[in-house]
Amino acid sequence: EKEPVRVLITGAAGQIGYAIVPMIARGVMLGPDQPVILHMLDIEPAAEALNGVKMELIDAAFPLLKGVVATTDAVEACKEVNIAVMVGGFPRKEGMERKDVMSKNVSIYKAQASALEKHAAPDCKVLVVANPANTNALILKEFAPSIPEKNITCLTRLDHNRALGQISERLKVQVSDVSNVIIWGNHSSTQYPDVNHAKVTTSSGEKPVRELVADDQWLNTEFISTVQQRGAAIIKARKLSSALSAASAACDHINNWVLGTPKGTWVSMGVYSDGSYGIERGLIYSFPVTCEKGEWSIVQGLKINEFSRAKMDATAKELIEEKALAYSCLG
Ligand code: NAX
Repeated sequence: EKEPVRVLITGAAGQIGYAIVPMIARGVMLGPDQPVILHMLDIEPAAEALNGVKMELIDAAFPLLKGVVATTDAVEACKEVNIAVMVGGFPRKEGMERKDVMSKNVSIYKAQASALEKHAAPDCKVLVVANPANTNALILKEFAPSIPEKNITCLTRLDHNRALGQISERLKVQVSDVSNVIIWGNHSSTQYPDVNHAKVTTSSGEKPVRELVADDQWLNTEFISTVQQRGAAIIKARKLSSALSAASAACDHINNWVLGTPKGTWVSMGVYSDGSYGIERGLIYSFPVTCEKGEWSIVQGLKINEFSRAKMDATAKELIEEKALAYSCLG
């Protein structure tokens, strides 16, 4: 039997936490033959609820689950973890200034960066889910300089999967037959869902999504805004934000990162920019990536038209502004 992998979930008493821990314990994230030990972190006011989640994990008798740590101590939570899924954060409440929310999250991510840097396994892979996801990941990267920057990422896979879902609904094809959409930029409403390289596997081979949809007007307007605004639509319907889809996307993100992406396909991940596609270096920006042997690489050489260029730059501009705001919170 394989050695267990230690997976940290911060904000584990929250809604995404509640959805993701059983997925991890069932092998959805790391595979059906990979034992796991869950490390769950939350804050003091949620300690009792967190313990309730631990009780349920015990009651579920998951064969792959070899241990559960439930704690409000970041140092204990981060000890020797191989994977860290950062879901905990400070949500924006009505009437709050952007700067106040940013400031709370900057201090959370600065502190958790140090805890991870000192106590996690040296090759720990980090996925930031909590919003503002890209900028929280950027702060984590800046304050954990000994963690390789390639190991710090943020979640845009939910947006990617939403784009696949919209194309599949429109064309009435299986979602698993749609691939190579791209989410560029920020996990916010400025993100750019791009279908220019997307394809559908059909009985007569691969076909470009643009050709099959045959409605550029829809693809260039409604499709984009539906994906950008999907989070808000879920809140409106559920009176709660996306949780099961976010948890599932986080599992997909780590699964592909660790076990690889299938040949000929890519996924979207928020990763530090090396300047590819003219995106400012060092930003955490969502790119199309392929993964192999536990490492992602940005897909190179895609043709970018003027329409895409403008949208890719607009979302980069927002990230540059968020970065400045985050730094201004550091005082
Ligand atoms: P909840 O409010 O249900 O859960 C958040 C949990 O984090 C709470 O239990 C809270 O006590 C805990 N927490 C707060 N500060 C903490 C700290 N310093 N250390 C550890 N835990 C802490 O929110 P939920 O719906 O689970 O969403 C979690 C985060 O994911 C939010 O920031 C949300 O905006 C973000 N999302 C990001 C998505 C993405 O695609 N990147 C999509 C879904 C989601 O909206």
